Amino acid sequence: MPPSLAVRLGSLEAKNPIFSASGTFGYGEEMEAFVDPGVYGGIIGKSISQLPRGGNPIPRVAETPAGMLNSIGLQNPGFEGFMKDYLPRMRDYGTVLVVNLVGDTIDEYVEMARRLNEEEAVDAIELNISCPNCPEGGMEFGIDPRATEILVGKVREVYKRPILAKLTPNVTDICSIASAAEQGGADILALVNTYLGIAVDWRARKTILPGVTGGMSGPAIKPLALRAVWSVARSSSLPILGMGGISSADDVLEFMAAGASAVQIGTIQFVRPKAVLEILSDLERYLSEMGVTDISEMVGTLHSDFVVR
Ligand code: RRO
Repeated sequence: MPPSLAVRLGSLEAKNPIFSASGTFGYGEEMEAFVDPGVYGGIIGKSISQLPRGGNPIPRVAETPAGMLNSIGLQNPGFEGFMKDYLPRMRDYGTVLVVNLVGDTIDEYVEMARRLNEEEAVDAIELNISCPNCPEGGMEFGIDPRATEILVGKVREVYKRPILAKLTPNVTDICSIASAAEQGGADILALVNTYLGIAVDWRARKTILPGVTGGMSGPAIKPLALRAVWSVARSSSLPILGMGGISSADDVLEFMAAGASAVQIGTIQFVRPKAVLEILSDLERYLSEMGVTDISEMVGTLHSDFVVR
């Protein structure tokens, strides 16, 4: 018998622990040429804002050693466009469907969440309180515990299925933000969004991204993200959807050992769009080799002989 890859994050159940990370997967359609979006444990589309956004001037990405910086600037079709043109197709993929929301104001998040509460096909919402490239909203909420708690609390009043809070690592103490999201009523913590960074062309005396800073992702951030997941897992009782530079089944199991109940894969999909398939088959093989019958047994198994002060 192959090992079970099924996972449970509170009341959200998935057939395997691999979710597509928001912003790296479109709304599924572009990925169909490479892989059936239904093979993921869950799919999370690009952040949706109330009104459509065209995004930032190009270039919007810069390659860095073992990673990339992005400053997409929230390009998306807006809430109505998403509901009409993208959601119907996403409903048919036959896997857990999470809609990522971003707003300039609390009211914008609340209005979109209220509408999605009526859409039974949407299994959960992920609140993007961590966009590093938004002039307003986004990370503004996620760097302040009080603002996080208030925002999540207001959305909780109108949305009855699971709420994921997607956290930024660009803070001094991510555990205090995690705890604020929990207080506000979040069901699952998703971490981490991208790290703020800069890429420089010194000969031109310019930054590569016109907006100067961008969000850093890819294998280079994996140790930082693991540390964030491990810290939050020790301080919060909520299930964690971990992410940050995951490229292989080994990486998935590292995040699960550190305390993630499931993970999101992102940047690796730009390099190997079929990565999910390799990861799922390697997960089965590694667990069989280790005699593990259920992947959930791996969650939070990391131990250390060091006393953390
Ligand atoms: O669109 C973006 O520039 C963006 C977003 Br919304 C986000 O949450 N994280 C990121 O790295 N880029």
